[in-house]
Amino acid sequence: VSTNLVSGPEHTMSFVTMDCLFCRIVSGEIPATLVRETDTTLAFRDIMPKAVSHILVIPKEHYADVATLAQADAKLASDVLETVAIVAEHEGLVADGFRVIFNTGEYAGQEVSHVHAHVLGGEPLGPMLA
Ligand code: D5M
Repeated sequence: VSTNLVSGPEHTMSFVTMDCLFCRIVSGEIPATLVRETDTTLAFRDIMPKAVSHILVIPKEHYADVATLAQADAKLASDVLETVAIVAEHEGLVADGFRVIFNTGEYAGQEVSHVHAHVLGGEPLGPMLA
């Protein structure tokens, strides 16, 4: 995997893999509708929303999935969850409830190999998957 060192006003010195779609969103190469940005995380709207509110929360640094991230960098995993909580609050999802999904690997149908939390809410969700 190729890695590039990206620096800029919004993205200070983070390692990204340029063949990864979400790394390209982190670098600004591919546009996204940003909801929140912290030093270590990014939240943006899912391009194919499966609920009234459907936001993806990612670490800026590339990890393939939540299991890899949690074992490699517990603090960064915690940063992702903190951004999930703040986004859910800002979207007004907390009172009625919301769902957080980390699809992990083939059986879960993970399509993008850069760990992302799906944050879904704004309506009754039923048994659907992200
Ligand atoms: O989910 C991957 C999710 O990523 C899926 O819900 C669509 C979304 N997606 C794909 N491309 C984009 C862009 N360019 N912007 C925003 N959202 C995107 P998974 O859990 O891997 O199946």
